[in-house]
Amino acid sequence: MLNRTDLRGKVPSPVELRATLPRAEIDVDAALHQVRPVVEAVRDRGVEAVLEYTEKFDKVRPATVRVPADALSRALAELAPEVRAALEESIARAREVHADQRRQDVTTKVTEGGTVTERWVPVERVGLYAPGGLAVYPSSVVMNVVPAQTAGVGSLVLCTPPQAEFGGSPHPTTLAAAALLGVDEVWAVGGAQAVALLAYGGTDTDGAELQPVDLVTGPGNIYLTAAKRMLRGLIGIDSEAGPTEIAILADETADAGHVAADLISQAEHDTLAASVLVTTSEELADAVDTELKARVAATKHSERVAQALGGKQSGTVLVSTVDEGLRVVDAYAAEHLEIQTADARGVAARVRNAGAVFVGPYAPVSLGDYCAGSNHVLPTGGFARHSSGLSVQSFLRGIHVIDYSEAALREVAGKVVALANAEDLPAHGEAVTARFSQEDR
Ligand code: HSO
Ligand code: ZN
Repeated sequence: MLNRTDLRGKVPSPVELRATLPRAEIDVDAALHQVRPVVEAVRDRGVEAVLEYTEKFDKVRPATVRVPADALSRALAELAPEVRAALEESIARAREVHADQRRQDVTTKVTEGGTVTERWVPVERVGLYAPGGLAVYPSSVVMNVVPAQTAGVGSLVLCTPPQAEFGGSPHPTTLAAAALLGVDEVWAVGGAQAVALLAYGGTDTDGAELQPVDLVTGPGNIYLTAAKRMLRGLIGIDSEAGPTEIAILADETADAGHVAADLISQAEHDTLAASVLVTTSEELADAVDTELKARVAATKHSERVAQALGGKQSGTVLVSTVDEGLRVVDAYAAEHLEIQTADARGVAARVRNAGAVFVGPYAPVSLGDYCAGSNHVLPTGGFARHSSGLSVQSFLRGIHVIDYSEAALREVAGKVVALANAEDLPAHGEAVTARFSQEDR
């Protein structure tokens, strides 16, 4: 079922591995060509252009882009009680975990009378994005809103695509999630148009204003990602999100049925989703293939899953030892990495590159998608080598506050002058010496 690569006893260097391992080729730069006119139109013509593109891409034209307040309260009132209870649990656990991520301001006394403080200040206004597409993502509303609120962001706006099925309103469960979290500014706009509207601001058909934001976070399709890349600088962005990925490092102790179920769970997102099994056990690989055959046929989104699992981005990699397996998963740097081996905790502690690590037989990725308390907006495409998932930190800026007395400045003045002269920037030194009388120097 899964393509197989045999690296037993011949795991190459990380750089070579990256070229060998299965991964989707996502050409964000190519999408930029398509996205540029959309972004420019929204910049120049605001909501009028947004509605044109919404009609073209989402096949619906809402009367206003801002979702009216009564649509939010109605969605919450009509939410099925078991979904409401589940969302509340998800929110409570995420709040608990993210509250512990809050940073304290730190003051370092560098010398008598000289301190540097790192002051953590929330971004003022943030645009959060929850995708539509093949599924509905109220859980992504939770994962964006909770860290932003916990960081103390004062002004939040949520964008999510309008649905033709709901007369141009976003999916009611997404709206209900926003209402539960206390987010009252929601705009029914998706894709590149959403990022452009958030970056430039705009005036709705009824005169309501969308004020431009400072930062946009949240996953979306390749066009949304391309728009974020294009507008980066004018706005801050989180790590670029590509199709979702699951890698499982497993040995002979793993349960083939559970491994197969977890591989399918993320393949369900997208035909380009990646499911990668790295295992020391050929028997397990065979058993997983057998399980996949039965389970893929039985699952609701069978076709999509089969395409994702059969794609070049998915596969099984055979290794001789767990150590070799760790080299492979570190080179791959998966968005989600499950460790299903003996001593899973010990193995997980040695992982260097992953968006999130799921330890042992009872921590499937779907737990983290909804209810672990962790965040599910995570780096994909190998970005876990240098980036983190969404957290409270994503919504804070550290401002250095430098506070030196006259004596403290005098103490180090000669060093500043020496460095300034070494860089041929003598005016830098003069800005220090100007503060002291001739005889002081
Ligand atoms: N696995 C996705 C998140 C998600 N799953 C939302 C279900 N709903 C990316 O981490
Ligand atoms: Zn998922």
